[in-house]
Amino acid sequence: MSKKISLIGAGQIGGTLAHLIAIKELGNIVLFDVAEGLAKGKALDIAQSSGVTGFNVNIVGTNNYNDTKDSDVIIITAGVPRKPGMSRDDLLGTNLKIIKQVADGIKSTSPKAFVICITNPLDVIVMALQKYSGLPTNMIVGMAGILDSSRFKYFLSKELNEPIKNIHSMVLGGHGDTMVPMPKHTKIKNKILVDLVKENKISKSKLDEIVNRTRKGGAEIVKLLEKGSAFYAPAASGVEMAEAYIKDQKKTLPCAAYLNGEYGYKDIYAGVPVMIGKNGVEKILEIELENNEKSNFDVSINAVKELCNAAAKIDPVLGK
Ligand code: TXD
Repeated sequence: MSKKISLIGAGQIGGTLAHLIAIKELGNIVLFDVAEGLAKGKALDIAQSSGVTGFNVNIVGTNNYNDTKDSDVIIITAGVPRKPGMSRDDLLGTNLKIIKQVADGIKSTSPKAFVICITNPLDVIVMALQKYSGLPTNMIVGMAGILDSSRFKYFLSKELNEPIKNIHSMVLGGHGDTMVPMPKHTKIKNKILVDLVKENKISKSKLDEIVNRTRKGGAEIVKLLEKGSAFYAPAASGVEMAEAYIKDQKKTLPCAAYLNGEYGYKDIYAGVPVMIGKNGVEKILEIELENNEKSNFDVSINAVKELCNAAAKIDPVLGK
């Protein structure tokens, strides 16, 4: 039985999600947007590309949540993106209102869906989505770590002239300037990155530069595009999570997941390694963090907590 995948938001990321999911034939697609013409126009355009790429899935556009009823997977990009000079945190007020509307739209129509949230500021928005919707915490997850890890791996692959498929890494913590790239948990052809620094294969200063460029990766693209933010890599990252759920891959991926004591934190969403399979977030993997990694992680979690406090000031329901 084909899966039903609803994409809430048919903008830059939503449209790219729809195209990638169609080409991979992950399921039938409902592209939803308050801008009905945008959803319907992109759905029709992607559908018409099937004559070339040959995919055999249905795709429709709508602005009616009833059309998304009983979705197996929901991927949410509804919200406003950054403009040059804005931080992800500047989007909080506007996108909180939008995510409340989305939560109200999906909680009654698709209570059993696996929900992937992409809207920024990610960690606090996915927390708000879970509180507003009341869906189980293991079935609501945020996409950020896969994107940030992909950026980190890309910069390393260019610096080391190494095919990116030979590089394995994770970026943890909040999806912001305090995110935590993990050189001690990064392997290049099974060699730990910190050992390559010791062997002078890459200098410490160059590695620090790559860590910083990863943290600012989103802002770099926002500045270049002038209007909008990154969408190809975020969409590819969201599809990897959806595929792990749909195919029960039990894949370990860095995602914003609900912590209930793991890493010493409770009742907060943050980027950690999780296993995604048919039951959603099936496990949170607690990797050994050494001193500076743990302190950097704590700084990042505190930044998420501050945003959650700001959100609770906007809507006290979120503070409970
Ligand atoms: O790693 C990550 N998580 C981030 C997330 C990576 C890149 C971008 N990130 C964020 O995703 C970005 O800051 C935004 O908050 C979202 C979506 O970014 P996108 O580039 O797709 O924004 P667009 O192109 O403006 O699309 C947003 C769509 C647009 O078509 C609006 O009409 C629609 O959202 N929208 C709504 N849809 C449904 N319901 C409501 N209420 C609504 N309001 C706006």
